[in-house]
Order: sequence, then structure tokens, then C-alpha cells
Amino acid sequence: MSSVLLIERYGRVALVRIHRPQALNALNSEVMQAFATQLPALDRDPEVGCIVVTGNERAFAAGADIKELARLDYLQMHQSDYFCAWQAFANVRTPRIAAVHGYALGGGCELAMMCDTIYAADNAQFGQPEVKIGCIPGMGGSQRLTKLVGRAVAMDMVLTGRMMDAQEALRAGLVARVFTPDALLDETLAVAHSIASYSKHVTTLARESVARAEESGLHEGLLFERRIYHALFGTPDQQEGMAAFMEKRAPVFHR
Ligand code: CO8
Repeated sequence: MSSVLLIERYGRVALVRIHRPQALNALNSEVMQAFATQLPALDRDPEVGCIVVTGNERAFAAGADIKELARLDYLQMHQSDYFCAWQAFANVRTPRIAAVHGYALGGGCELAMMCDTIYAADNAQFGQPEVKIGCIPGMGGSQRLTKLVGRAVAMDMVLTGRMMDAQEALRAGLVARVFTPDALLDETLAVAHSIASYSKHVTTLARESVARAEESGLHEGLLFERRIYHALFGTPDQQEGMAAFMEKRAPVFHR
């Protein structure tokens, strides 16, 4: 396993820790490659029903690694299609929760937004400060942040590079829940266990259906949701879930 990514398993939950403490977890190529190879493997594992991505107490991730970026020129960026490897993580179908302590800046904020939802400690700081280093968001920030918080707030963040604290992020819709720093990981893992206790087949389709709302118009999104709903009636977990309800017992999902 890569030393920049520490992966622990708790039953059906995988906890993924970014581990470059000397650089506030800045996302260099090694981290990007580790995500691109190890997260799809977790995704394919039927015994993993939810993934939690976190950093350390000081930083989720303080952005792409500026020291590495500073060495690259346009041709190297373009020819390597730099950052495209993150798409492998964005494509993961298993539900993912980002648990954010401290800084989630630039690529760190963008990585959190690639997850399905974000839980934050009340010391979390979100931001897209690339304008301050002569850049713009490059890992999807201009798109995902705008979808999550709307045009006015996204413009404000991207054009000023300012930071947004956890309470503002909660009000803006960037974050779903805020906890004390000490409680964040335990609370997130508890939710992850709950998600992982359901049918993975169903949770992957549920998150895909919600994600579709960001990517399509209402008509297409409604049709997608309805077709998925119909398809579930061909699965044992739907039959088991409904039978268990009627028999007043806990369901036993195939997962
Ligand atoms: N990259 C590399 N190293 C970093 C980064 C980073 N993003 N952030 C922090 N570090 C390093 C520091 O250099 C320092 O290392 P050293 O001790 O060797 O000098 C160490 O981490 C600790 O950082 P600080 O001493 O700066 O800690 P402070 O508490 O004083 O400050 C901050 C914390 C405010 C978070 C500060 O470190 C900071 O501003 N970091 C940069 C934040 C930033 O600008 N992030 C965005 C990066 S760009 C990006 O993510 C997307 C780029 C898109 C490009 C598109 C191309 C296609």
C-alpha cells in the first residue's frame, strides 16, 4: 500500500487517510496515482459498502502540490492531461463521505466535492485560492462548487480566493453536517456503517440517481430515476426489503 494513502477497514467501511503531514496533505502525483489505483479497487470490492476519505486534524488537503506544479509547463500539462487521473476517483460508485478537519483548499476542496457528501469539523476551512497563485481551479472546482452553492457564492470564492468556515459551508449547502473536531471521525464512521448496512446495489444506484440531477435537465433526470426504480424490482434486495417490512422483521440484504 502507498504510504501517502493509509487505508483501514472497519467491517464494510473503508477509511482512507491522505498522509503527507509535512505538506498539509498537498495532493502531489503520488497521492493522485494512489487514489486512481486504490480507490477503484475498493469500489470493486463487494465487501466495501461505504468509503470515508479524510486527512488529519490540521488539513484534509491544502490543495494540489504547488511545489510540483511550479515545475511544469503548458506542454507537460497538456500532454499528460494533468489531473485527469482524478477522474478514476470521481467515477467511484460506492458511496463516499469526505470527513474534513482543517484546510480543504484548492484541490483539497475539489477532492471533498468529488465525494457524495461532506461532513466537517467546526475548524474546517474551505476555499478555492488558486487566483492567489495565478491559477484557476483545475480539478473541477469551478463546476462542482457552482452546482453545490450557486453562482453568486462560487464567484465570490473563486474570484477572491477567500476561505469559508464550516458554519458558512453548512449554510451554503457545501457541507451536510458539522461536528466538533473530536467527534467528526466517529460520527462519520457511524453514518458510513449505516449506509454500508444497506444493499450496495441499491446505494450505488441511489447515489447515481442523485448525482444525475447535477448532470442533466429535470426531464432526463426524472426518467433516469424512474427507470432505475423499475429495474430494482428485478432484484432480490428489493423483494427482501419489502417482504421484511411486511413481516415486521429486519431485512437481510444480499449486498
Ligand atoms: N502545495 C505544496 N506544499 C504546501 C501546500 C500546497 N498546496 N500547502 C502547504 N504546503 C506546505 C508548505 O509549503 C509548508 O512546507 P514547508 O514547511 O516545507 O515550508 C507546509 O506545507 C506547512 O504550510 P505553511 O507553513 O504554509 O502553514 P501555515 O499554517 O502557515 O499556512 C495555509 C497554511 C494557509 C494552508 C498555506 O499553507 C497555504 O496557503 N497553502 C496553499 C493553499 C493553496 O493555494 N492551495 C491551492 C493550490 S492550487 C490547486 O489546488 C489547484 C490548482 C489547479 C491548477 C490547474 C492546472 C491544470
